[in-house]
Amino acid sequence: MKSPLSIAAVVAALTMALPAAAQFAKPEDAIKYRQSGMSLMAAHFGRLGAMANGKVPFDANAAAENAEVVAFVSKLPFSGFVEGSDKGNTKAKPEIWSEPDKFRAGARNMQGEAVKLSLVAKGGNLDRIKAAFGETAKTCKGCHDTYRAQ
Ligand code: ASC
Repeated sequence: MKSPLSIAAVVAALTMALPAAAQFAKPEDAIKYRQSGMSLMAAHFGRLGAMANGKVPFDANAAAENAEVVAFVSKLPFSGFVEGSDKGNTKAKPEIWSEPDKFRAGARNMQGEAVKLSLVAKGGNLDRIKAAFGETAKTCKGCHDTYRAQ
Protein backbone atom coordinates (compact mmCIF):
# COMPACT_ATOMS: atom_id res chain seq x y z
CA MET A 1 0.00 0.00 0.00
CA LYS A 2 1.22 3.46 -0.82
CA SER A 3 1.86 5.78 2.09
CA PRO A 4 0.18 9.21 2.06
CA LEU A 5 3.64 10.69 1.77
CA SER A 6 4.51 8.87 -1.45
CA ILE A 7 1.08 9.70 -2.90
CA ALA A 8 1.72 13.34 -2.06
CA ALA A 9 5.11 13.13 -3.77
CA VAL A 10 3.53 11.68 -6.93
CA VAL A 11 0.84 14.38 -6.95
CA ALA A 12 3.50 17.06 -6.50
CA ALA A 13 5.59 15.61 -9.34
CA LEU A 14 2.59 15.48 -11.67
CA THR A 15 1.60 19.03 -10.80
CA MET A 16 5.08 20.29 -11.57
CA ALA A 17 5.16 18.36 -14.84
CA LEU A 18 1.99 20.00 -16.14
CA PRO A 19 2.45 22.86 -18.57
CA ALA A 20 2.49 25.95 -16.35
CA ALA A 21 -0.62 27.42 -17.96
CA ALA A 22 -2.64 24.33 -17.13
CA GLN A 23 -2.23 25.04 -13.43
CA PHE A 24 -4.33 28.19 -13.66
CA ALA A 25 -7.91 28.43 -14.84
CA LYS A 26 -7.63 32.13 -15.68
CA PRO A 27 -4.78 34.63 -16.18
CA GLU A 28 -5.97 36.48 -13.05
CA ASP A 29 -5.37 33.31 -11.05
CA ALA A 30 -1.76 33.17 -12.26
CA ILE A 31 -1.27 36.85 -11.39
CA LYS A 32 -2.72 36.34 -7.93
CA TYR A 33 -0.58 33.25 -7.38
CA ARG A 34 2.71 34.92 -8.25
CA GLN A 35 1.83 38.07 -6.30
CA SER A 36 0.97 35.96 -3.26
CA GLY A 37 4.37 34.28 -3.48
CA MET A 38 6.14 37.61 -3.80
CA SER A 39 4.19 38.95 -0.79
CA LEU A 40 5.24 36.00 1.33
CA MET A 41 8.85 36.40 0.26
CA ALA A 42 8.75 40.13 1.04
CA ALA A 43 7.29 39.47 4.50
CA HIS A 44 9.91 36.91 5.49
CA PHE A 45 12.80 38.63 3.75
CA GLY A 46 11.72 41.85 5.46
CA ARG A 47 11.88 40.22 8.90
CA LEU A 48 15.39 39.09 8.12
CA GLY A 49 16.24 42.54 6.79
CA ALA A 50 15.04 44.18 9.98
CA MET A 51 17.62 42.10 11.85
CA ALA A 52 20.33 42.59 9.25
CA ASN A 53 19.79 46.36 9.44
CA GLY A 54 19.68 46.44 13.25
CA LYS A 55 16.05 47.59 13.40
CA VAL A 56 15.08 44.62 15.55
CA PRO A 57 17.33 42.59 17.84
CA PHE A 58 19.09 39.66 16.20
CA ASP A 59 17.43 36.33 16.92
CA ALA A 60 19.36 33.49 15.30
CA ASN A 61 16.44 31.04 15.28
CA ALA A 62 14.06 33.57 13.75
CA ALA A 63 16.67 34.49 11.15
CA ALA A 64 17.18 30.85 10.18
CA GLU A 65 13.43 30.20 9.98
CA ASN A 66 12.73 33.28 7.89
CA ALA A 67 15.60 32.54 5.53
CA GLU A 68 14.37 28.99 5.07
CA VAL A 69 10.89 30.25 4.15
CA VAL A 70 12.40 32.72 1.67
CA ALA A 71 14.47 29.98 0.03
CA PHE A 72 11.46 27.70 -0.31
CA VAL A 73 8.94 30.32 -1.43
CA SER A 74 11.44 31.72 -3.94
CA LYS A 75 10.75 28.64 -6.07
CA LEU A 76 7.03 29.34 -6.38
CA PRO A 77 6.15 32.61 -8.14
CA PHE A 78 7.74 31.88 -11.50
CA SER A 79 5.22 29.29 -12.66
CA GLY A 80 2.72 32.15 -12.49
CA PHE A 81 4.24 34.13 -15.35
CA VAL A 82 2.19 32.25 -17.94
CA GLU A 83 1.37 33.43 -21.46
CA GLY A 84 -1.58 35.81 -21.40
CA SER A 85 -0.99 36.98 -17.84
CA ASP A 86 0.80 40.16 -18.93
CA LYS A 87 -2.44 42.18 -18.78
CA GLY A 88 -4.59 43.00 -15.79
CA ASN A 89 -3.75 43.83 -12.19
CA THR A 90 -0.01 43.44 -12.64
CA LYS A 91 3.21 45.43 -12.76
CA ALA A 92 4.90 42.70 -14.80
CA LYS A 93 6.59 44.25 -17.84
CA PRO A 94 6.33 42.80 -21.38
CA GLU A 95 10.08 42.02 -21.30
CA ILE A 96 9.28 39.02 -19.07
CA TRP A 97 7.66 37.40 -22.09
CA SER A 98 9.92 38.84 -24.80
CA GLU A 99 13.18 37.74 -23.11
CA PRO A 100 12.09 34.72 -21.04
CA ASP A 101 15.55 33.14 -20.85
CA LYS A 102 17.02 36.26 -19.27
CA PHE A 103 14.08 36.54 -16.91
CA ARG A 104 14.35 32.88 -15.85
CA ALA A 105 18.12 33.27 -15.38
CA GLY A 106 17.45 36.19 -13.03
CA ALA A 107 14.97 34.07 -11.10
CA ARG A 108 17.45 31.19 -10.79
CA ASN A 109 20.14 33.59 -9.64
CA MET A 110 17.85 34.90 -6.89
CA GLN A 111 16.86 31.35 -5.88
CA GLY A 112 20.53 30.39 -5.61
CA GLU A 113 21.35 33.37 -3.41
CA ALA A 114 18.30 32.61 -1.25
CA VAL A 115 19.52 29.07 -0.71
CA LYS A 116 22.98 30.39 0.23
CA LEU A 117 21.34 32.84 2.62
CA SER A 118 19.37 30.07 4.30
CA LEU A 119 22.53 27.99 4.75
CA VAL A 120 24.42 30.97 6.16
CA ALA A 121 21.49 31.82 8.45
CA LYS A 122 21.61 28.34 9.99
CA GLY A 123 25.18 29.19 11.03
CA GLY A 124 23.89 32.05 13.19
CA ASN A 125 26.66 34.56 12.41
CA LEU A 126 25.08 37.99 12.02
CA ASP A 127 27.88 39.47 9.92
CA ARG A 128 27.71 36.61 7.44
CA ILE A 129 23.91 36.86 7.41
CA LYS A 130 24.14 40.58 6.65
CA ALA A 131 26.45 39.88 3.70
CA ALA A 132 24.27 37.08 2.31
CA PHE A 133 21.16 39.18 2.85
CA GLY A 134 22.75 41.97 0.81
CA GLU A 135 23.67 39.63 -2.03
CA THR A 136 20.14 38.24 -2.12
CA ALA A 137 18.57 41.71 -2.00
CA LYS A 138 20.65 42.71 -5.04
CA THR A 139 19.13 39.86 -7.03
CA CYS A 140 15.61 40.94 -6.03
CA LYS A 141 16.31 44.52 -7.03
CA GLY A 142 18.03 43.52 -10.28
CA CYS A 143 14.89 41.88 -11.65
CA HIS A 144 12.50 44.43 -10.18
CA ASP A 145 14.39 47.26 -11.88
CA THR A 146 14.16 45.51 -15.24
CA TYR A 147 10.91 43.57 -15.15
CA ARG A 148 8.57 45.36 -12.74
CA ALA A 149 6.83 48.60 -13.65
CA GLN A 150 6.95 51.40 -11.06
C1 ASC B 1 12.57 43.35 0.12
C2 ASC B 1 11.52 43.48 -0.83
C3 ASC B 1 12.08 43.56 -2.04
C4 ASC B 1 13.55 43.46 -1.94
C5 ASC B 1 14.28 44.60 -2.58
C6 ASC B 1 15.76 44.44 -2.38
O1 ASC B 1 12.44 43.22 1.33
O2 ASC B 1 10.23 43.51 -0.59
O3 ASC B 1 11.46 43.70 -3.18
O4 ASC B 1 13.80 43.39 -0.52
O5 ASC B 1 13.84 45.81 -2.02
O6 ASC B 1 16.45 45.55 -2.89
